[in-house]
Amino acid sequence: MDMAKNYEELSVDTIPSRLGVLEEIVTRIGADVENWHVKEVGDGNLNLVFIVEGSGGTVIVKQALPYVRLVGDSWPLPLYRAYYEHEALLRQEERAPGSVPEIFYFNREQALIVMEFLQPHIILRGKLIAGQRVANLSETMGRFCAQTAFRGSELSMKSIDKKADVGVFAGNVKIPAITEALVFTDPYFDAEMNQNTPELDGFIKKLRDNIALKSRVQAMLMKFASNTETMLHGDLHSGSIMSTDDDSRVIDPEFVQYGPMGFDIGMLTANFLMAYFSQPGHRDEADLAEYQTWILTTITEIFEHFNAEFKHLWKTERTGMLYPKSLFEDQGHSSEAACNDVLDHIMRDAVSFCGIEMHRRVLSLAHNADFEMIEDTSLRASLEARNIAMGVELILNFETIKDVASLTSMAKRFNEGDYI
Ligand code: SR1
Ligand code: MG
Repeated sequence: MDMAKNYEELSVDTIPSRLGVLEEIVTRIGADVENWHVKEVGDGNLNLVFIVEGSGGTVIVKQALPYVRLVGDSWPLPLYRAYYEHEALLRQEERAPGSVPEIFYFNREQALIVMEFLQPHIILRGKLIAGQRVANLSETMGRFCAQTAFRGSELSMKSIDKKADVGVFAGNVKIPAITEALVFTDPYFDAEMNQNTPELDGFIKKLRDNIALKSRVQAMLMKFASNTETMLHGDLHSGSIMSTDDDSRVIDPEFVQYGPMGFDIGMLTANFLMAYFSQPGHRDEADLAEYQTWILTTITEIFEHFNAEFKHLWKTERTGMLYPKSLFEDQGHSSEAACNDVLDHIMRDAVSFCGIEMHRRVLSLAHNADFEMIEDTSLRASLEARNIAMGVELILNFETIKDVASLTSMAKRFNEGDYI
């Protein structure tokens, strides 16, 4: 049910009077409401985001809009997504402590979350475009993906709790539909809202004629839509991470749903690969190779941290109904091979989801700035083509990528290629 009846959109002018009466907020930023400074900073596709600064502190105010901001009110979108985002943030904090902003206040009717102002964090995508390195990024993200994947699954949770939670998030119906269309379907035909760099037209036509590719992507959509292995962030790209030089936090889980364990880490990897392929559009030869190497090292280390953390949780927190100790250790049988099988399965799915995300960000709606900021469209198209070509290989030949080393060497190979 959507709680839109008394919903009122916030604005820079109305925030002091509307939020200044709330104890939870006043204690965070000060009661001298007339001195509050409010700025709208939302640059995402969906929501309003304000920084509200007072004499006693600063908070972020995020409010869902009843339509897709990127497109306008011709595309309505339920406000209830803020409820699911809030629920997801609570679980992520529990499962991966310290990884998300602290929440100070939530109002379901107003689709409003007031949370910690992360400072001096900025959106990771901006840092990747600017060629900045972030220390500890791979550890934070590898552990976040492993902890949320493991602790949100029936490897760890009691089956009744996990199944009830699947029921809770099943109410977020319209949000997965966006991913189902924009990520898995629209890129592979001439859908109405699609956009692409014009120089790619011929290349894209051939891609859309690839029946094996479409079929394989639809198989992954079936998995995404039907498989409830764990609670996903659901939209884990470099715009959903805020970083300083050495600290990173995950934001924006409004696309939360239960789904396959390889989805989040696959999407994340795709966004690092797009950062990698787009680098020639952002820097000179002098820094290029070194920075691209740093991105690939980051991908490698994310998987290393993911695997290490997952194995650690397997040993120490395997309390769910899946692969129970009663069946392995209690019988004097090792479960190590079983754990490696699960990790292989996650890797295979991650590789396919990665290829699909690499496609949708250049073929469908909602492109990313990594490529979009490259003004020379012929250069942009040649870099996007490398990204698309590698995506095809990942989707069709996912079984040949057994480890992250194969993934990064494949990226180096496609980075040398000329595909248009
Ligand atoms: C219409 S929403 C487009 C995209 O923005 C969000 O950040 C998700 O990535 C979604 O696919
Ligand atoms: Mg988002």
